[in-house]
Amino acid sequence: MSNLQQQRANITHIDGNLHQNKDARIGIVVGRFNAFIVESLVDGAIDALLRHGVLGSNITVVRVPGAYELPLVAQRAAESDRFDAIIALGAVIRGSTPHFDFVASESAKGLSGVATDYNIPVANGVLTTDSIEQAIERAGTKAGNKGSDAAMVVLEMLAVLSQLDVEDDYDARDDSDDA
Ligand code: INI
Repeated sequence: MSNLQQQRANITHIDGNLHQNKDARIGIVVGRFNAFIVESLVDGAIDALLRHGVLGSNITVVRVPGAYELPLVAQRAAESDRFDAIIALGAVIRGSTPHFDFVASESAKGLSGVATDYNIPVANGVLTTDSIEQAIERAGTKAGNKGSDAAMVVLEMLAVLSQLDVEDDYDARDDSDDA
């Protein structure tokens, strides 16, 4: 084996496996605005979670008026310590609002802040589209379902983070050996 091949073989890879979700506690926060689209995202997310072993009793769905309210409720949910991960769902459609950019960007910015401030996965499953047709395409028709995509993101992130935690324990053990 060449040195390069040897170095390549020494690399640690951490990928999320999606099979150990029985104990995962998932909060789904939902902006009700454009509810006829958003409820398809909720269905998609719940379906994906249940199919991957998450228990219904470990899933909580919280509904708020619109995408603009999602960061606050996601923050409270994270603060409560009741959830291992949060999925945010909503639909901001350019055609239906003059302040599309404001609502969409405040929602996205706020949600990413919650993930880093509270150290838990937060999936942004808020659709931002130019038209209702595009939103429908991404809510369970020809372009998939952004709700189920967001559910898969949190399951993968939980798996990755738990493996990193195992690596932390391993490093701590190494350090204590050095002492
Ligand atoms: N909220 C949405 O989730 N999607 C939208 O498309 C939307 N439009 O069109 O305005 C929307 N507005 C409401 C906003 O999220 C707040 O609920 C509202 O501004 C009160 O704070």
